[in-house]
Amino acid sequence: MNIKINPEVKEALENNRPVVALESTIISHGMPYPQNVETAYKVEEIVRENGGVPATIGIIDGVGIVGMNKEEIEAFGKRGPEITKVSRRDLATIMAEGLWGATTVATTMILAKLAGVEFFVTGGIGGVHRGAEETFDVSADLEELGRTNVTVICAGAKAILDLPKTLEVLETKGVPVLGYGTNELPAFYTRTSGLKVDYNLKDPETAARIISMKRELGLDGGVLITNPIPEEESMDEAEINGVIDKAIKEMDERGIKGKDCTPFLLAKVAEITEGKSLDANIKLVFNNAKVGTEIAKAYCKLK
Ligand code: PSU
Ligand code: MN
Repeated sequence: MNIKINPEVKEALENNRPVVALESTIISHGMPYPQNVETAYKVEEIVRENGGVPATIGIIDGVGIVGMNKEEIEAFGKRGPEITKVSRRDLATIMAEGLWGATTVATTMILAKLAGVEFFVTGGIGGVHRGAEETFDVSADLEELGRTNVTVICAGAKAILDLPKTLEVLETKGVPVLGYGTNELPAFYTRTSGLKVDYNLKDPETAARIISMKRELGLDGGVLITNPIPEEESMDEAEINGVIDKAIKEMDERGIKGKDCTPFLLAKVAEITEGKSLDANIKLVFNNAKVGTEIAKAYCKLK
């Protein structure tokens, strides 16, 4: 297969040790250089400190890399948006043509699954975009969560999306949306959204039991664990929503569409908040890395 698994990752998988996948679109398209590289390194460190093995995933010269080295991560950060953002529809083309690709939640799940990695930590997932009734812009991440057996740990979905519609699609696709210590769906920069998750997880062991039961029942598809941003890092709800509205307005005025929407909005929000949103984004990924590794560990114990 067109995949290269890092020897350390391979060994961990063979010995039932916790492996945590990490995506590369967040590096190349989600954050500016050099914060993107610093964050990617630090996230790997947090996974290790908590007893896991990190596997940052991306495509280099057409080969799916599961467990990048430092130089590779640096290259994804430095080259940034010059590297194609690869969703499910792009994967075969990029691989067949021997190109580089930054993997989104959807394609990181696909490559993780092929490598046998069951857990994947990120910041936020894609979802139903506001105005989707006109544009039909629904992230392929939701489709992937509906079909691929990987658990994704995130901080919910951003208010750049239509959160109620996103939850409806996840329900239709049979994806459990679990809150980590919360009844409410976190909204990425903030801890609350006014929307309910399916179940409040009290500890990593409960997450492991639910995932394990889903597999036992043959219910294919992902599990989404939503972990709220730490209180002290969270942003003011009214402020961030105002900023997001402004960013969406500018996006529409400039005619930005499709796969360019999410990267544009992330960068615009960071610009308007003078980096405050970027800082929150970084901190919540760190927090997810810790929780995701704990859950991966609990799952290994159960097996
Ligand atoms: N949300 C973030 N940061 C990101 C993304 C989402 O907070 O970097 C990226 C992820 O890779 C996700 C992708 O899979 O954007 C979704 O893009 P789209 O909406 O075009 O499907
Ligand atoms: Mn889209």
